[in-house]
Amino acid sequence: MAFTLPPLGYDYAALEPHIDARTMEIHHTKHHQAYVTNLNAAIEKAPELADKTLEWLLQNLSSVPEAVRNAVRNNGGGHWNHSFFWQIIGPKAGGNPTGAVADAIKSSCGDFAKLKEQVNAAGLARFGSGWAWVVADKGGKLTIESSPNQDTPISEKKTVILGVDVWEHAYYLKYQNRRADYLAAWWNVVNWAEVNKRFEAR
Ligand code: MN3
Repeated sequence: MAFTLPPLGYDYAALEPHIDARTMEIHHTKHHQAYVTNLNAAIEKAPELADKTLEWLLQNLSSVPEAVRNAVRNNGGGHWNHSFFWQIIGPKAGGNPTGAVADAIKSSCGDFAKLKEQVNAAGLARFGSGWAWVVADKGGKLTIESSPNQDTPISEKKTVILGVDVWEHAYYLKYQNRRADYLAAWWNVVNWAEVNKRFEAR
């Protein structure tokens, strides 16, 4: 069963003015689609992987044949990260966190402003391309991380509740080199209901 590009769930223009429609369309139909296409091409070269889930592949990279391991790591990670990303952002979103995750932010980071600072700092410090993440442990403690390229905390069996793509393709058309401006605007599209759902299901 080949992997497929999941629908976005909202219009490309739905995140305007924070993330522009053209960026969303190219990001989804070209970049994410390329990860899916290239992942499927890698799996075709290693048919013994055909029945594996995406999570299994990312959590068992050392069991993936070396000939396709990097392709699975990069494109499988890209597929997982983007599928996640489209869900934790959305229209009519942003504002303050709600639900249990709001309490976890207070106890782990002090307050929401400090969480934002730490995530933005992680995103800004990521040289080149990658992601900034918020992961939750079983006890509800939140940790801010970042990863290069399409590496994903899923490979370490961590529970990700929030993440921001800091590849230039995520912001360059509207923000050019101003990653900090993109990061500041991005909080206006965070879907806290979805983030909270993932926190509660950890
Ligand atoms: Mn991307």
